[in-house]
Amino acid sequence: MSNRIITLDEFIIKRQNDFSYATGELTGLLRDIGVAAKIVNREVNRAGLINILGVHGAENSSGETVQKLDMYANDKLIECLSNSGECCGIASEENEDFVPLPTIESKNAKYVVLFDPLDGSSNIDVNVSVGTIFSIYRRVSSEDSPCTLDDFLQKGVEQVAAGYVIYGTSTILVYTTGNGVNGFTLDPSIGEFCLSHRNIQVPKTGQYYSINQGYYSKFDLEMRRYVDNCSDENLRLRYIGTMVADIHRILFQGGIFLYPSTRKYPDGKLRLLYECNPMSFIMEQAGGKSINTNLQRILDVKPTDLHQRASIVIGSPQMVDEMKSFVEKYSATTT
Ligand code: AHM
Ligand code: MG
Repeated sequence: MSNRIITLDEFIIKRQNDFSYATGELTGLLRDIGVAAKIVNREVNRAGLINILGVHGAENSSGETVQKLDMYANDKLIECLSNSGECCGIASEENEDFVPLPTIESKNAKYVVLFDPLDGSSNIDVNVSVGTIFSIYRRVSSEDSPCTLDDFLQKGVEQVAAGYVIYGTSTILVYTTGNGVNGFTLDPSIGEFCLSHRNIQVPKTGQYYSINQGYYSKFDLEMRRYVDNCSDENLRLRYIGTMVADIHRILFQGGIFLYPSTRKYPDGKLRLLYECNPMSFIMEQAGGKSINTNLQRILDVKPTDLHQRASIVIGSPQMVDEMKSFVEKYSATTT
């Protein structure tokens, strides 16, 4: 096997023919996202220093206002996605409404991009991994008019690409266009994402479960029994509090991640469009499964609202199946 470095840009171009619509437009979009990821990575790495120079919202020593990092990431993504003219609009966890992007003359922008610019933002100030999640759809509205809400409210199965970036001990970008999942590690010395994890497959089962067990008493009865069962089976609990990081571990080492309904969040806390759908697409493409606590496949849920929340159970296929059987069996015995 050759040790030749394959950069993200090179890989995207080589794989262009894998896309259902091999016109190079999606290629341009993925590259825009790669550029945004590098810029956000630089700022995330400097976050500690920025805190020394001035708190968010305050002025730094040069008299410039220090922007909150999640807003910074949001702005950079929008800016970079406006570059290639392939994206007609974005929706972000940080924006109340979707944002139509200006068109570039002679280009018909066919895609919309949805993202969570900085997932796990409560972890930034303590130097713990955060991430960026993105999801790409082909618009359903006419190409010669501005994008509409319907372009964004598509089922997860309609995604043409999805990915995430984890800003961890190293920075890794993982994405799928529906033909498997590949991972690229940022080499800071050359400023390029380089192919490091080819055709990622989630282990069929694993030793880890990941859930905010602090909410145990706020879970439904069957979820409490399921969590008891994980403990009885001596599974190891890991919970970072950044969805990207928790699922990244599971993707490579196997396990199950759950964010169920709680009393505070009766429909779950995580966002269907910005978090659950893209991570579910990636997990399924890696051979895993993803359902909600009503045991419905996440990617089949028809969204009705941009900021809709969803409960989620995602990870190794056997573990998701076991969780499903457990809940079905438990519900049957208690009714
Ligand atoms: P954020 O996008 O505002 O950072 O919130 C989402 C995060 C997820 O990354 C993580 O899984 C979850 O919130 C943690 O929530 P909790 O602290 O309730 O366990
Ligand atoms: Mg998030």
